[in-house]
Amino acid sequence: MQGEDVPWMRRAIEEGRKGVGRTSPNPPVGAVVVKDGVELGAGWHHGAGLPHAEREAMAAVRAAHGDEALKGSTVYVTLEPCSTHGRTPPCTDGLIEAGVARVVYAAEDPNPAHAGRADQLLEKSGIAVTRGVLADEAAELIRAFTKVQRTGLPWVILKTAMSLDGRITRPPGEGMWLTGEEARAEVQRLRAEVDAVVTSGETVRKDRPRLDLRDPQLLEGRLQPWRLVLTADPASLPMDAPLFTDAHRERTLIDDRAHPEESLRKLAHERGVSAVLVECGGRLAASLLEAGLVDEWVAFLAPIASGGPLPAVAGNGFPEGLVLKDAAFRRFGPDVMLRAKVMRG
Ligand code: AOF
Ligand code: ZN
Repeated sequence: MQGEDVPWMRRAIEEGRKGVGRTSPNPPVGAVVVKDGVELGAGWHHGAGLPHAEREAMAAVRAAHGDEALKGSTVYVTLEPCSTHGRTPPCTDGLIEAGVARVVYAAEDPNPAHAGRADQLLEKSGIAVTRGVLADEAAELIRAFTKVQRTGLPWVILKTAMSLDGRITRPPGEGMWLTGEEARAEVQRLRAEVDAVVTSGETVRKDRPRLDLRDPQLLEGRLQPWRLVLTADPASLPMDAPLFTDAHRERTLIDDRAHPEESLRKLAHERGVSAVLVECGGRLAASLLEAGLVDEWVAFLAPIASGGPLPAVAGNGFPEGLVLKDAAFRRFGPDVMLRAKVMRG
């Protein structure tokens, strides 16, 4: 590893982040091409079926500096370059044809079709390979992709918004929003990180939520997230609610509340979903936690004493044995957000 590898890989990860929420079923990936300590070009994977990050970065270099510039360069990429034909040709071939001198990558590809093959293919062609630079940060970037590859289930983020007494309603007569505008803008950004929003029939009946992206900037280059309603009683859903009548109603799905794991597995398998955001009431939240299906918890805490009857996590609350990891806190106006990974202790 060379001294300057870490800052260049950080730059590649920054590129890769632009793809979060847009690339499924592929992972978000970023790449930077460097020669003589200068960045010649950068790129990121924009979506399944489109060129991979390495090819985007090399295309940027060709457009700005011509083919020759790639010869002898170093390519930093956040994921091990792919080595077999998928929707696109293998990146190992592209790197070899371009005549790059060195490839530095961060995370191994959890996709068994590619894992562990790139080093040998590149080295055989005289390209030096360094792996594992900022591997943990790069693994974090592709955590949803990795979960689907390993388990067939999407990465599940549970969002709750609650009063200081852990309730999900305001005092009677005070309107429906617990959290302020700033926190709700963050929820829009959370929806932009995922491929689907999951809710319950109860929430659809009570709140008639839209569960979509409203900011054209967040929507640019991607589709509205799928919306999945989990319910035991489809006949009781209000079919005049926004989920079933708005412009993207064809992206609303209904599934059986009794088998949430199967519903999530189907979302990944049939719709190519890697990450979901769950926005629901306390009962579905409790059953997903109980079933061990939640990977990350985002809790907004509003400075309100609700006194209402509905808790954010119903039943027995958080099941015993869950541990929170990597907790981060942020303020949004008057509200506080806690975001943490949920682990089995
Ligand atoms: C890379 N760079 O930017 C991405 C990679 O069907 P394809 O051809 O798009 O291949 C998808 C697989 O390629 C995906 O499952 C993952 O293993 C890898 N993604 N690889 O070298 C990239 N997005
Ligand atoms: Zn590739």
